[in-house]
Amino acid sequence: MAAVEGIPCLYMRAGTSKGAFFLASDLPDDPGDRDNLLLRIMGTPDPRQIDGLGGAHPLTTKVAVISPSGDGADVNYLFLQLGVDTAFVTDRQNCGNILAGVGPFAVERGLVAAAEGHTEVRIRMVNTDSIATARFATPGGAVDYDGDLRIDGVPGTAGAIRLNFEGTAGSSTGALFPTGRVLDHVAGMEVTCVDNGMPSVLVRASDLGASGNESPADLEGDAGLADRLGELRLSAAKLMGMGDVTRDTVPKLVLLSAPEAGGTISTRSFLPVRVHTSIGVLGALTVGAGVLPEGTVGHGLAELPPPGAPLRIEHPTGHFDVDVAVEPSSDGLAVTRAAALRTARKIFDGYVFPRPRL
Ligand code: NQM
Repeated sequence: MAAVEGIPCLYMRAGTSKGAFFLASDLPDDPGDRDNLLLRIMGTPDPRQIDGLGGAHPLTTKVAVISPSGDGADVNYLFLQLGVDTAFVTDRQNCGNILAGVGPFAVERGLVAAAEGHTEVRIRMVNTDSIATARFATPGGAVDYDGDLRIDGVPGTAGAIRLNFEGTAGSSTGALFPTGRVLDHVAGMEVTCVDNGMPSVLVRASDLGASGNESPADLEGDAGLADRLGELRLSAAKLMGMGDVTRDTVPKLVLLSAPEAGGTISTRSFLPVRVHTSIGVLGALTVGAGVLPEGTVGHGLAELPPPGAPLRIEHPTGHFDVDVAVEPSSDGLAVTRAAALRTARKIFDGYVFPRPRL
């Protein structure tokens, strides 16, 4: 039998997620061949992913594929979400946590030359055809992953990576409020359907008989809740123009409740089956944009800070501060600011050896 070849791979913790980063030129061009290879690298399908890199959770079964851009950006970033116990690979959603590793990866691989002090990398996010600019420390021309920024959901501290977004509003569905309304009635419940980079359905936890402060494990263990949320998600997605999303990971569902720890709003995000242990970056920017306008399902629950101050999105392991502003525009409401701070860390750089067959 032919020897299985290793593939150059940089494995990183990025934000509160973890994933395998590849140069596009190191992967097969054919998407089917590429996806088959990635499943074998991650050890999918298997709930424990014992024979691959995956960490037995969707948040640790993520892939970034990076290539030079030229298209008004330095690099192109294609995000791929893989299943854990089911063999699927989808490019239908973006990931702002994994995005935190893209700038450092571009420098590590020589796609972008490091500047003295700090480097800015302009990233085209292929999944949603929008732009993010990452700024991080590169003293002496090398990425410095160390620093004193603490992000909830990750132990210790690391170097800050500032992410500034452009064009997130409606980037998957065509509009910030894809149904044309800030409030809809779906499956007997009031919801806000919103897309500021991550198409999401916001619903009050109390309308589902939940407090909104349950642990991810408790929410995942509630079969009745899962059924109601499943029905709600499929119906809301149709209203959002997303069609049949039975096999997709978007839209996400987010339970909202009043903040408990001095923040703006409390959240529990469904991925859409497992529950996020914190919250996605684009997910948090989307919740922010989805509670700011009057009339949205979360507006009355939120404790909004003064204009210009960050929104503090509470989640199961703490909070995440995001800078987001929504203002009236000629065609309704527009997002005029979207930014956040994350950290990332290089865990290993080497060759990964895929299982020979699925
Ligand atoms: O919303 C998980 C994550 C994400 C997405 C998911 C993310 C984002 O936290 O930008 O980062 O929603 O599946 O990695």
